[in-house]
Amino acid sequence: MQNDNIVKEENGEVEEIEKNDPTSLTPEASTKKKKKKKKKTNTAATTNGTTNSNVTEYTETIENIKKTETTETAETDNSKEVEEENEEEEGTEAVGGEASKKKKKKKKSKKKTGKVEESGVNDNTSTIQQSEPPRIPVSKFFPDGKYPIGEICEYKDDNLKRTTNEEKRHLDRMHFDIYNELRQAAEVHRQVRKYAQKTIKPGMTMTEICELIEDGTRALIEENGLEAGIGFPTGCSLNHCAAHYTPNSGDKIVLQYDDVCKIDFGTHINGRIIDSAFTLTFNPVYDKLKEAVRDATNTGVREAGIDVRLCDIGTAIQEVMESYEVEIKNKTYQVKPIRNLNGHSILPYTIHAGKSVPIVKNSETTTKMEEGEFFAIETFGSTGKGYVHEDGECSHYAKRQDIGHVPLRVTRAKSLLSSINKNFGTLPFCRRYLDRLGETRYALALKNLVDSGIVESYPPLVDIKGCYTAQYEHTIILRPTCKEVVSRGDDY
Ligand SMILES: [Co+2]
Repeated sequence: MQNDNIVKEENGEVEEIEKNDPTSLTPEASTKKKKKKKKKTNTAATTNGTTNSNVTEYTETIENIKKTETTETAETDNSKEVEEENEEEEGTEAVGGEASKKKKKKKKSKKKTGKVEESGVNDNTSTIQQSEPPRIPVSKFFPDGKYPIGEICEYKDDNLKRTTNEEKRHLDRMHFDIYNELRQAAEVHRQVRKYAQKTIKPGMTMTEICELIEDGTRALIEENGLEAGIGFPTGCSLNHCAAHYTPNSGDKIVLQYDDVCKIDFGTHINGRIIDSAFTLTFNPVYDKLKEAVRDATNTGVREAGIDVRLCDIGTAIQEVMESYEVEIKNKTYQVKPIRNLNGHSILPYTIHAGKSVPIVKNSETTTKMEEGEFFAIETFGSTGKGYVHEDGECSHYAKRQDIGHVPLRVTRAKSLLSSINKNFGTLPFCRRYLDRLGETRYALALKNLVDSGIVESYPPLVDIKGCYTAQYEHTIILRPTCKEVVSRGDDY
């Protein structure tokens, strides 16, 4: 899910950026540039290798945890004291990513019990299997109510200080319930997307695709008013459309073999939103494009940390993204980040809180990430201009956060607003969600709410026609003791 406020803000500057943009090249210049880029591609291969091995390591870590658990649960002896110790240890012990090997050794030597209690990565997982289509609530897989921890990364520089600091660990423990809510939402996301990835095929309508994801989400999260449910409209933007497309009623678009489809969907428990996205393709010619964007997003995830400047994350992302060149239909492109799309901070029921995470350099945001913040790290790569504008029929809407009471004269607008308040609050929604609530003939009322500034519309965001755009996105928590990539799975 994206915020196009940024687009509007930047609109005035577009012209100038275009002129000075070193990436807007003439054909000759572009050939020269390609040669230069050759070297970079090699670097990219290494960077990418690292990413892959990280993922492998993460999987290994999980495997290790499972093993450790089975051998160490016996030692645990269920005593309350040990249990508390385990929860304390969780921050230090559940380590994935680069530092994991080091930490694992340390764990052994300390001979502390593993992260048994909190992890939720437990033997229960293997006893039941998710149905197809997915309809078994994730709560049934984790009867102790503790959900799997995401990928744990130590902070880059002062990692050990934070992982072992008693005060930080105390602070971290106090937030367990919030983390656990987000982890439950993440487990729903993983299970639903696993089914989506194996089931969605060319020939399906975009409506069928979205309903497959939404029906799965509603069941697995045990949808319940504003307490648990869908986080925002299911994005399934195609090709040159990068974000904010979901079908409205009557949409007849059918997924094609050559499409590049961005599946961007959200889950939430008590307003704690998982915002995570991947790109779905069937023709292998797009594999490199997807790899570029996955690598760029993982770079953003890796760079993120407490006191890290947002602009530095943008610089790192752009460098990785542009180190890739892709060949599609006999044409070679250097992958461009879409410079007016970005990651964002997340607050309860607020998908786009105050901070933006740029995906290009030169953004003047010297603002820093802070302890305790939640972020969606998302990047978009394009074979087009690397710049999106609004185009096409709008499907996405959300009530504005900041507005007080606005008097409404039109009765229909009033009743629509009360339905929005009741069902979505400030969470984004789409027209299909209004349809299924039984709302009819609301077009004018919705327009009235948009015109009076109560509801914001988010039209589709598209790059130039004929180009291809890809997206990957994860939700992370900057915990006091470590960084947790909550939505990480073995798929991306
Ligand atoms: Co997002």
